[in-house]
Amino acid sequence: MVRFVPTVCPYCGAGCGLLLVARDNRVIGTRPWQRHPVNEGKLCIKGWNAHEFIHHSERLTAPLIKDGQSFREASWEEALKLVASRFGEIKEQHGPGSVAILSSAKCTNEENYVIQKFARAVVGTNNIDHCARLCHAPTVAGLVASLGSGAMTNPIGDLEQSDCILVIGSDTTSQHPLVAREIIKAKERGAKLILADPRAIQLSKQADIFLQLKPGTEIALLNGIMKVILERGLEDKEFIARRTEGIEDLTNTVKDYPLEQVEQITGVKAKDIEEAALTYGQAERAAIVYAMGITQHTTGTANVMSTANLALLTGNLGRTGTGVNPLRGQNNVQGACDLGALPDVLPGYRSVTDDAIRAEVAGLWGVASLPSEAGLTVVEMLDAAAEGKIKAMYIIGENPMLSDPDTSHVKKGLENLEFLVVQDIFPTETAQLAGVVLPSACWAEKEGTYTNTERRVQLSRKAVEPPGEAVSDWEIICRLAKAMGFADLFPYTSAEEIFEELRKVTPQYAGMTYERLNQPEGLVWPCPTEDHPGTPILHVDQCSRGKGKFQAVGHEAPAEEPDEEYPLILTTGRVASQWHGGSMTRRSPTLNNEFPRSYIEINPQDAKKLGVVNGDLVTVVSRRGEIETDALVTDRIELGVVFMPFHFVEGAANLLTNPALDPISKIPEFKVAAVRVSKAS
Ligand SMILES: Nc1nc2c(c(=O)[nH]1)N[C@H]1C(S)=C(S)[C@@H](COP(=O)(O)OP(=O)(O)OC[C@H]3O[C@@H](n4cnc5c(=O)[nH]c(N)nc54)[C@H](O)[C@@H]3O)O[C@H]1N2
Ligand SMILES: Nc1nc2c(c(=O)[nH]1)N[C@H]1C(S)=C(S)[C@@H](COP(=O)(O)OP(=O)(O)OC[C@H]3O[C@@H](n4cnc5c(=O)[nH]c(N)nc54)[C@H](O)[C@@H]3O)O[C@H]1N2
Ligand code: SF4
Ligand SMILES: [Mo]
Repeated sequence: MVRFVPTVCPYCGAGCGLLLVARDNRVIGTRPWQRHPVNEGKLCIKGWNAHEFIHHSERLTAPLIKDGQSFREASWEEALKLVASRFGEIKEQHGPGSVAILSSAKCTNEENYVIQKFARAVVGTNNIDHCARLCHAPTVAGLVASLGSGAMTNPIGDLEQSDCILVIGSDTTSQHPLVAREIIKAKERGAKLILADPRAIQLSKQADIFLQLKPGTEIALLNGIMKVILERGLEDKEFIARRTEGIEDLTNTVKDYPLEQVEQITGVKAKDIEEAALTYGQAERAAIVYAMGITQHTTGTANVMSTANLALLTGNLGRTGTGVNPLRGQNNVQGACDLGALPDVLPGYRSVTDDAIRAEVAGLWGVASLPSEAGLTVVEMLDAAAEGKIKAMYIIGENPMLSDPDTSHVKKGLENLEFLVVQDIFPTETAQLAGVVLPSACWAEKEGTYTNTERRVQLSRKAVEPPGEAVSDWEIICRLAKAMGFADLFPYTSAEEIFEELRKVTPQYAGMTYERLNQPEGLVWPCPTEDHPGTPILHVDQCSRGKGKFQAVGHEAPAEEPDEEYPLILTTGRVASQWHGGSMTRRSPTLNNEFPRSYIEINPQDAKKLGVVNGDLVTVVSRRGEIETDALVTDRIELGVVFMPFHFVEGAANLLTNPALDPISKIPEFKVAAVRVSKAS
């Protein structure tokens, strides 16, 4: 008999409602959920084909133990005994700070909660982080400083009500297609679209104003826009007086950004900047949408604050159709952050350095104390591994060998570990380096909740049994905790039981229950009590921090600029049908066939200078490494800039990228590296 099982799409943070079509123990297709508030009966190409990797023959089906150069299958008992004893020994010898854990934005809220609890209560370390560090860490830092909450301020559906949408550093149609749908609906209603991107991406065709800026020049652009708004008196004086602080700093700072100078820094014509300022400044309801083009810079946090400055200056906050809308990437990166898979905060963004909060959580968990020092972030963990300070790592649902910057350095770090455990659904490039590999159930094979980019918490149901011996991530952690002598702390027999505990320590989720979540809309946090309806729009009467704070920031050049030896700027990103290191999409025939190979976009004038024509094999070299890939000669990309997706292990962009970090959020500068390109010999 065919069943339709309600789940949440396992790819992007739009969080579309997906019905899995299951027959017996197989998922044979997907259907969009008609009554779902985000996708309303639609899906993108990834959603339609999400089932294709579930039953792939390369799924991990049994625990694996490294034996010489290869792996052998082992029982759960043997594998977990080994992991427990090695973690135990290393902790004993070198202290809890010598162990680091990567949690997963692919896992459920319940799983992330259990993983961070394991790190803190069993290992005794705050060395826990996940891919949000490579993604929206600047959003969490920047928007908290400006507004008091690091999350998207408005619902996705609100965008349709905007009169002007500024999309900056987001390839929305490819990366968040069901969010792009709302932008296009707004356009159809007559809204103006301003796009700021170094590439003429698909949205540039719809854009009324296209600002093709040089990578890493967002602050100069936004300061220029704000200077015009102030000069023309388009700021919202009443909003500024009543709801903000620090306007003097901003006014002083933007004075230094005359449009001629902004044009020089950004490469965008002064008249276009002026037109953008007038369009945004005059709109009744203006929204900002941004993603990795803003965050993945050494100035990532300052870039984010700059977007918040623009919204505060024009009073575009706390109303339908306005706001600052960072599009979260992975299906559950919002939830992984909410539930404390971060080195400095417990669930609910409560600081690990706050004695009272630690005591409260320790009391609830029934442990004597919790570690009080903030832990290491993703890139810092791998640096510490290379230096021999981190001795053991437990990597759950992440693939740093393809996703983290400067792959040679990542490899050195991972190979230098005394012990590496990888828990995944596929044998990834990272798993190849592990001592033990543990097989997980994928989203279709387990129950749990996921939180999408608009803070919507949604319940996803189990459609089929996992393959072989694979079990859900939370269950693996519970078994491991038991093997380490901490069974009491992890007594759970279902995801719902975990949810009942997590809502006690996560104020934003306190009013949610599985019963309440059992509806297409889910519930949007903050939802403090069981009779609270949830909070789709943040900062309505006042900002979460009270007054919105202008954080005046100035332009700073990226860590690496082009020079004679490396004359081109490399920026990296994605294509619509592939996902990160490709562990899932490259095993999904329909998706992989859409875009099976690595490539580099080169402007025709640059290509001519290099003697390269479309389709040539080229060598790309940076200070970190060298790769070969196909040239795609296109005027989509601006002069002096080249673009590569990072999905492909053959021609892996991260061999080239710069691991330089934003000092505040510790995100690496994936969007700017200096490279040279030549025809491969
Ligand atoms: N198909 C697909 N969808 C995805 C993902 C995927 O791997 N594949 N990943 C998901 C995840 S985790 C994330 S975080 C999101 C990412 O979603 P996006 O951020 O939209 O994706 P990117 O391709 O990284 O880059 C976004 C845009 O930034 C532009 N850009 C590059 N450099 C700069 C710069 O210096 N300044 C500015 N202003 N723009 C710049 C690029 O040209 C691109 O158009 O997508 C999610 N959705
Ligand atoms: N050059 C460059 N590099 C980048 C970026 C960029 O723009 N440019 N973007 C960065 C960004 S924004 C991000 S978010 C990161 C993403 O970096 P990662 O998170 O490392 O990327 P994924 O390939 O999505 O890794 C998810 C892993 O989880 C596994 N998985 C799926 N479901 C489950 C499950 O239920 N349980 C378990 N245990 N495993 C599961 C998948 O097989 C896969 O191996 O990449 C970053 N790297
Ligand atoms: S937009 Fe995102 S969540 Fe929706 S179907 Fe596509 S990948 Fe899935
Ligand atoms: Mo991301």
